Amino acid sequence: MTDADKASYLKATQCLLSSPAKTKLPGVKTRWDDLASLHQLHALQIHSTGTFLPFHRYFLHVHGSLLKECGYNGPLSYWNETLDAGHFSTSVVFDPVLGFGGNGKGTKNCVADGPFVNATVNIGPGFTTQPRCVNRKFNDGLSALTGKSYVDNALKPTAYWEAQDAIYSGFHLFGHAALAMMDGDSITSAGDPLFMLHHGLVDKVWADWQAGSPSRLSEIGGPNAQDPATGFTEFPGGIEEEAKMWGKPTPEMAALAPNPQSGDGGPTTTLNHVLTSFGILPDVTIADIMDTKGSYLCYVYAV
Ligand SMILES: [Cu+2]
Repeated sequence: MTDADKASYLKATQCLLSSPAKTKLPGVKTRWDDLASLHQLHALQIHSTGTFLPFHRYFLHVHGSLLKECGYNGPLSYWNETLDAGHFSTSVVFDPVLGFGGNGKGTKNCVADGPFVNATVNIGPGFTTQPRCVNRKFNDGLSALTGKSYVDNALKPTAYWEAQDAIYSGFHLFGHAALAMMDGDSITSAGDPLFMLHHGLVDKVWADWQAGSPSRLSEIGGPNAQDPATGFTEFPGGIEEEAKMWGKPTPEMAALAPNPQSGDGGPTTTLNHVLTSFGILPDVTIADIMDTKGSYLCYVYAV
């Protein structure tokens, strides 16, 4: 990105963090909260599932459309973490002027410099809606696990479900662990603007994997939600263990969460699966967003 685009991107993000919410989702106060809430309400459907990669691709697209509301019209971006693996804290990404600000400080790990130093996010932790600073706690040792060999590992599988798992359980989770965005909370880590750069890399690696064979642009599968009945969950130990960490959706949130089988008609993720942003943008199907170069999304990742 040019320096002018970086400055404009960060300014638009600050604008979203201080503009009023437009959805009526639980607990939202700002336009940025609308985005964080969208992730929170989907959280039990989009991690370690067949919808992980498609939902987060759609989520990045929704993020891009919100940035446009605040005047940013440049490209979206991703963080090539392989360049900084093992020493995340020294990355140019954390520049206090043209970057995201650095590590958190103090008992709440609030970011101490950069454009988000005074920002408040009202979604989370877990399934609560409480005001928090943008917070992070770097672990440079763990960041080594986003190195090139880890990204390469994610490109090796030939079947979609194995590729998804290699991305999800590999550099994606390690990156989250190394950054601990928003208390390391998998339900609402999207409250930190840095989330978008980390998931930009996730999306790029999926696109790179898709480019490995023409048939991969239509390959999808896997379960479309975590399932308490089968014990299928993001974390070892089952959904009850996970609930001890992050709580459970409130009844209001549970009622708003989309039917995880919407469009699929069964427990397996298909190309007909409906992705929703609760009206921020029109719903799409996974088929619509499989190809980043397709008519709906229309983007490529520069190397
Ligand atoms: Cu997520």
